[in-house]
Amino acid sequence: MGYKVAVVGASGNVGREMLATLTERNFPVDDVVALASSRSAGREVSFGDDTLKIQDLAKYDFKGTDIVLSSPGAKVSAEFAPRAAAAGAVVIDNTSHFRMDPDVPLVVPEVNAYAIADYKKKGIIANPNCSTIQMVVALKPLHDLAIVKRVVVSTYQSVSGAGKDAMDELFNQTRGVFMNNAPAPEVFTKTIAFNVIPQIDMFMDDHMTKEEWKMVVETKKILDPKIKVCANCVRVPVFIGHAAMVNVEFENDIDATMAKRALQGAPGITLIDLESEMEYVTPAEIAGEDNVFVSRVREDVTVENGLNFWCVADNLRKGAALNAVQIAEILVREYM
Ligand code: 2RA
Repeated sequence: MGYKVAVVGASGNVGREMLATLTERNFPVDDVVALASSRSAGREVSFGDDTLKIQDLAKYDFKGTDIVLSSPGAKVSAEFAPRAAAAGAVVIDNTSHFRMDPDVPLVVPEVNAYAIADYKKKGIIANPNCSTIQMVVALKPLHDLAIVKRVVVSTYQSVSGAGKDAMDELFNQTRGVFMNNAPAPEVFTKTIAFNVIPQIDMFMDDHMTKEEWKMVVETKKILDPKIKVCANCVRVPVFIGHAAMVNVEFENDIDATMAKRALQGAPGITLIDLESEMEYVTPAEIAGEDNVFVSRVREDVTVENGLNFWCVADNLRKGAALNAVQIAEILVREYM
C-alpha cells in the first residue's frame, strides 16, 4: 500500500531534494503533491521521471494526506502545520519553529528513533538543524562508549544552507570579483566570495548566533540534556556540504583506537582513516552522499579523555531531506 505525501516548500533547495530522495529510496507513495506559496504556484518541479505542478499551500486541503514533508520558512510552518495535523496528516517539519516544543519529537533516526512515537501528541515531528544532525550522528557511538561531557565545535557551513538565493550570491560574487563588478551582499551580511563569515542566522542577547544556540539546545534534546556544547558557526564559500571540527571531553577513558572502532560501521557513518587512500574527506567530495563522514580522529592531550575529529555531510541530504525521509520510512513501517 502506498501513501499520499505532500511536500511543502517544493520550489526550494530542500523541497526539491525531498522529492528526489522520495524517488531514489522508492518511498511507498501513491500520490505526491508539491506545495508552496502562491508566488510559486503553477511552476513545475521534477519527481523522478514525472513533473509536478506546484499548488498553492494556502488553498490546499490536507484531508486524505498521510505525510507532509515540509521546508518552507518557520513562520509558514507555524501556520500550516497545525492545520495539516488537524486534518489527519503527520507533518515532518524541517524548520526551526517546532524543534524545542516539548510535545514535538526532534529526531535523528540513528540517534533517537524511539522518540518518533511522540508524534501522536501534536501530529508533528521536527527535523533538526543541519549542523546538529551531522554532529549528533557522529557523537552517538562515542557517547555510548564513554559518555560525552563537553563539546566544542567549529563549523564551516556551505551557502546552500541559506537557500537558493545564497547560492546565486556566491556564484555571482565569485564571477564578479574577476570582472570587477561583484554585487554587494544581499543574503549575507558581508561578501561571501573568497571570504568566511562568523555569523549564521541572527545574533541573540548573549551574542551567540541563533545557529550556535540551535546546536547547543538541539544536541541536548536529541542526545543527552547533560552534554555541554560550545558552538562556533561560520559560513564559508562552499556550495554544498557542511564541515565541523569537533573537540569532545568524555566522562570515561577513551582513546583514538577505541573511538575509531566504535565509529567504524556505526549507523549512518563512514570513517575515513589517515591510513586509508582518501586520508580525510572534504565537502566537495561528499555532495550527494547519504552518510556522515568522520576523519582525523585523534586524541586531545590537553584534557583528560579528550578527542578531536573532523565531520562532513551533505547538508541538503542528511542535514535536511534525507533525515526527514528516513523519519517518514520509520513512521510508515512501525506506526501507520
Ligand atoms: C544554514 N543551518 O546552514 C542552516 C540551514 N538549516 O544556514
